[in-house]
Amino acid sequence: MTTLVMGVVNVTPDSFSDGGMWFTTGAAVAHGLDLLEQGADILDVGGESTRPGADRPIRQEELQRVIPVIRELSRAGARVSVDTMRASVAAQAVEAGAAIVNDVSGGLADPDMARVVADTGVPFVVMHWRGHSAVMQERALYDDVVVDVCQALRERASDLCARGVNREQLILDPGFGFAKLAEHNWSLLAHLGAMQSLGLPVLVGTSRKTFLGALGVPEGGASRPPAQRDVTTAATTVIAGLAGVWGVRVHDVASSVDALRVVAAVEAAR
Ligand code: PMM
Repeated sequence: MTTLVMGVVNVTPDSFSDGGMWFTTGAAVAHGLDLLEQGADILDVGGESTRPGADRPIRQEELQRVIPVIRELSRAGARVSVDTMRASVAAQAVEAGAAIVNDVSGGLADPDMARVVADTGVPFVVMHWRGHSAVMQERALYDDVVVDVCQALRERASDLCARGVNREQLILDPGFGFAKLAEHNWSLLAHLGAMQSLGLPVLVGTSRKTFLGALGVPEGGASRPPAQRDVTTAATTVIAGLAGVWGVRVHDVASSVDALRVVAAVEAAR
């Protein structure tokens, strides 16, 4: 099975790596179409920045950001996911054409999310989450991050199924950078097989994250800026591809598409 590439379309003024770049409907749609040309299989449209410490937009603002973009990209034939923690935004996004709901809180932030996901029947990305951006980094405490994250996702999956979501709808995501220190992110990347063994598709979202920015920087030195993290992101795509994950969520689609060509060529040569 080939790993899918989910291209990020952030319609936000303040996302950590590309905030403000595609903030109008027109710019976001053009960016999405560009990512499709680069080979994206899915476009992930989000209207709320989840960078550590970010403030949440009000619901109306989030809707105004994402719905017109989702409508236009779906009309253009794209497979679109909506990156939201709000059930009402997810419901309207699906009406506007979204085919996947991607919730970084895995249904925990909004008690109505499970019902919307069950009613719409679309695939649902359940990410490991320990609270909103303002507080999450205080909660980066684990006994064994791989065991703890797998256990938490197993519990999320059972809870969602108990609320009427079909297990076949679920896609799991370890939540790189969300309530995680660098060492936690590396452990999770090193043990993707443990998450795969839960028997559900896995999505990996390492793109341009802080733990990659610290690579090659002397102790105490400034982190590499997000735009200079695409090569290291593509390297993580190779690791994810070799582990056989369902998908990678990335900003720079072209480099991950190329990276997955390397994976496919190596797999074919085995
Ligand atoms: N990361 C961000 C936003 N949404 N969704 C999933 N499923 N997994 C992630 O790791 C994830 C996400 C934060 O990155 P961004 O601000 O660059 O979009």
